[in-house]
Amino acid sequence: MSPSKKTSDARQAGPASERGQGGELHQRAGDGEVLTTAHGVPVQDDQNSLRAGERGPTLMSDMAFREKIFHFDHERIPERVVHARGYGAHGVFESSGDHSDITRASLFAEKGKKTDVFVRFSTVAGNMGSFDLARDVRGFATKFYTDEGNWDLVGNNIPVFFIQDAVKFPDLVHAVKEEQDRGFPQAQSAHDTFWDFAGLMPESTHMTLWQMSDRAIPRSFRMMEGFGVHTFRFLTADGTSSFVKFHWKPKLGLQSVVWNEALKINGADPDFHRRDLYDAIESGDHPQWELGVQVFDDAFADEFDFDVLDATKIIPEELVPVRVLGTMTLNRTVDNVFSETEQVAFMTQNVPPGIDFSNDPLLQGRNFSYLDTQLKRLGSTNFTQLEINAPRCPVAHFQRDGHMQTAHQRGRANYEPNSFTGEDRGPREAGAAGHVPFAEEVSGTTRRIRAESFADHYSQARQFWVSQTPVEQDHIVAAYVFELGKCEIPAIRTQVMANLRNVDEQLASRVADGLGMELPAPSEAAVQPVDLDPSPAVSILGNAKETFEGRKLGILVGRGADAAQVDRLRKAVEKAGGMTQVVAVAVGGESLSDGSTLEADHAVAGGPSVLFDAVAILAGEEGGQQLADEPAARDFLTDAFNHFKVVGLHGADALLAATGLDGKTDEAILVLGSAEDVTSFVARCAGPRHWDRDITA
Ligand code: HDE
Repeated sequence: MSPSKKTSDARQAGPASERGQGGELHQRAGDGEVLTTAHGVPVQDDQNSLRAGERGPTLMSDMAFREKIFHFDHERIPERVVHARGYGAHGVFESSGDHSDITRASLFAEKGKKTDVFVRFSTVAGNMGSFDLARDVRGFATKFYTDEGNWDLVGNNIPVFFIQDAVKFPDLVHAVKEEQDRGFPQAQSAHDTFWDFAGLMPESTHMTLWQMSDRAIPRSFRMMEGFGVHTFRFLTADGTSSFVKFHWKPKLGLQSVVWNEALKINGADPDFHRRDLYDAIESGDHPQWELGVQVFDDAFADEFDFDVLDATKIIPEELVPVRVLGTMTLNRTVDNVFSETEQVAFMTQNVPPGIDFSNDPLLQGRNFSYLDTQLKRLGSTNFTQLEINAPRCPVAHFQRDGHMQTAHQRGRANYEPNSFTGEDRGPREAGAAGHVPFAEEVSGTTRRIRAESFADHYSQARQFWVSQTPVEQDHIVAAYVFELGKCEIPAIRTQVMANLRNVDEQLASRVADGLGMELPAPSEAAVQPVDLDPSPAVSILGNAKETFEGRKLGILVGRGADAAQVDRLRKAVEKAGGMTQVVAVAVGGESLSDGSTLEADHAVAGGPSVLFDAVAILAGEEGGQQLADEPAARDFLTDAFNHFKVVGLHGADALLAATGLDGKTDEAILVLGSAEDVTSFVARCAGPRHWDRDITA
């Protein structure tokens, strides 16, 4: 036996799926046919506890009952202090080439090289049981099981952060979570304490613009970008270093919902994002992202307008384009949400050889925090032995014992150096083959200080604002109005508005108008903001992809709807890479023109149009009046209209009249009478929402 194997943790080789097949590590509900206790003793009767006499007291000697309740009582572990609500999936990363010119990280060594991954998406502020479509940042954390150890890229879907120094993180999180004296609001930033903190911390202004944009209400995890946020380092085999910023780009392009829709989705389906990911993967529609890096050197860092160590700043893609390193595909849902998604432990400090840190003070603080939090949540230093956290390469060290030690660490020596040989010797350090940190010269006086180069808090916020399309700007204004409108203390609004005046006068006055307040004087800026060139890359709508791939059409059918047309629609959408669901007045189904009964996926009362990207309403002979008489069907159409969606209609005159929408046709409200109509409707669905629709009239 090799030294490394001898001292290895038990669970090292092969993907989880293979390891599970032997049944040694997994316990599946169906592994054994007989119900047993945790100790394997067959259980006689699981319906009745042991009692003295028919109506007498339960007996302490019923160990099966005692054990069952004991385990149940201890099922919960602390939820994550942030990012508590998350959803995970397995997948694979494939390198697009040999990237050894910039990093020796083995996962990027050759074209086609595959590395298993586990990804957990999350909201930040809400508790585990909160809803998916909160206005919030989304976590995008990836564990790469590389052959030189785990790499955790613990990113977000927004490329900047609220604060510059990790020491402010507890304050930020306390401010955004439920207020301590009342225990609400849940899962939202729209309350006094968050905006109080944000107003008093001008460095958060840039991130709040992103947070008020549609980035914070994504249509799907599959349709959002991810960012490493901080500047990291890459190191080549000869020790040459460059700075990098990580980017995930979804193959499906970026899509978001509108705010009014988000509010309604949270009621109609609080699990909207997790269901979407689960359904997509289970149906074989595996989402993909390209992983890329912006690579730059010290010379660029020195001449860039901002400090590359400041996590409240981006480096515009127009200045440093993203170099693609490979593609990630998520192809497997978890077997057990607790074992995998809940117990997965991401830590920024997990990097393999070839990847290293910069001195970003936020990143440095994170590297300290993530280990701590795992012990709190998972309860043992041996959390690395849990299958979801265990590396899939050899593991060999002299760390021993601790709660829940499951590895049988063999041999005689449990220290080094030692003079044993063979099986008793244990592993030795790797030297240059190990993780060699970047050799950086460091000097300076110890001080608690924020560098001058971190002082401009507004220029990039302004750049973000001017890089948005007019529709996106409208949404940002409306979001500020909504959020600040939820603040009860006027002075808090005033402080935020004073900061916004440094971002853009138009933005500030539009928000003030919306709030019905006077504009305060601008706050004093440490550095006067400057006009930067716009960065079109940060706009969602400006970069929209013309496709219906991965999206969903809701088909509301009325009694006697044209069966052939329903069939054509379903096929055309499928061909376009999308999916369809049928909605009817009753979930049991609806009778169609050919006498058949079409089963519905939703009754219209439980399947509102907010669950779909576009809708078709095929009313049919008797269905026109049937739908017009049904309040939920009227909402179905009205909401789709108000959310700017593409709508296909046939025989829906009575419904249009009942909703007051008759006479309000536009280019995204299409008639679905013929086969050709279906083709043009599905083609139009691939385009943008009809933002010009006048929903106020
Ligand atoms: Fe985190 N963060 N964070 N964070 N973070 C956690 O770790 C922390 C920050 C991010 O799905 C915690 O396991 C500090 C930035 C994600 O399991 C904790 C600071 C970014 C996740 C923690 C930050 C993130 C976390 C809570 C300021 C984007 C969820 C539970 C310096 C680049 C990972 C846990 C998952 C989770 C600390 C700031 C992303 C407490 C101290 C910036 C995606 O360790």
